[in-house]
Amino acid sequence: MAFETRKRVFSGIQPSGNLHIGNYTGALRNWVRQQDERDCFFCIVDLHAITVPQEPAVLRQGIREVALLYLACGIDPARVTMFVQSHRPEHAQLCWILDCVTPVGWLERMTQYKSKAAAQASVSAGLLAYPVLQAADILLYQADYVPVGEDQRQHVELARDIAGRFNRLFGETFVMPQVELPAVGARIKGLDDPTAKMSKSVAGHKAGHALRLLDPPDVLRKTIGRAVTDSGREIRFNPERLGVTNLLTIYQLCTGQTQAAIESQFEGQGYAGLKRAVADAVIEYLRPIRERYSELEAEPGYIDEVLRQGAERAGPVAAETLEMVTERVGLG
Ligand code: ATP
Ligand code: LTN
Repeated sequence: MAFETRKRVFSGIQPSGNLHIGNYTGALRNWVRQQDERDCFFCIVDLHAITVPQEPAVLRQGIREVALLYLACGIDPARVTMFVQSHRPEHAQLCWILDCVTPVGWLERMTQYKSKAAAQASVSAGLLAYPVLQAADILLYQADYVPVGEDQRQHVELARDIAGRFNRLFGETFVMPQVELPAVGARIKGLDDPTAKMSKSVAGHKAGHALRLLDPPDVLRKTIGRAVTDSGREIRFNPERLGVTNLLTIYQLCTGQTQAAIESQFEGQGYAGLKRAVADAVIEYLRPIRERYSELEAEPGYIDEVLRQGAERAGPVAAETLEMVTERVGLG
């Protein structure tokens, strides 16, 4: 396919803690699969991370860790544009303009805003505007597709609403982005609480919650061993049995088998056998990522150069959209 006809993709992950298997299956794994067919922009969204308080030294380290994990998971900087959001000032510039066309009521309805605001002693204006910045990321690159986990569906829909409103007010400007969810693993649950989404900010302060991509095998085994199941015995994909279904889903992701094959494999077995098998599968599945990460960690200069080049490549695309938007609004 000729370069010009390739569809554009944008997605990002916040450097807000240790990446976990949900970030991999919900996002990264699907990014890796499309880096040849599409024109991909994969971002480390540090401006999103500061919508809740972050320790500066931890944030700085987190940005590098996420960048290294992109590579360790198979993102190839020669085939995609990967960069740090704050290295391109156009994100914040477009965000401000979009802030001025977005009704506050749209933002107050966002479920992520409501749950994150409830957990903060003081809610920043940035936390409310978070999805506008996300819309700016996507629209700046005129992305056709946004591969994310289920929790981000509402934000991508909002980005479409914002694009539609801008286009109506100022003339056709933005491409309408589409959300792309994985068929399996769009919402992995916490192992300590299978009613809640596995989340990296929770993973940072609660052992037993997440399967982190860099956890050593003994920690993974322990976390899975302690996973909350239920009082039954049945090992089946059943939406009413959240804990067991979550473990089975993780097993399915790691082994690539069908649900039917997995159910027949575990027929007649107890939860201890299930957990042992899930732990073996997860350990093998994550091993290459952890190994590649430690190789990459040994050459710190490399990632800086990858990120510098990524920001440079993103520049002309971002500048072109921002220039058009600025002109249409009547600024400058
Ligand atoms: P935080 O707790 O800081 O909000 P997070 O773990 O929710 O972090 P994000 O940076 O918000 O992670 O998300 C990065 C990507 O991973 C998004 O595409 C998101 O949809 C996806 N994702 C996050 N958690 C899960 C999950 N439990 N299952 C599947 N996908 C997930
Ligand atoms: N809010 C997203 C991260 C994010 C993003 C984006 C995802 C910021 N900008 C643009 C897709 C496209 C999250 O996963 N919490």
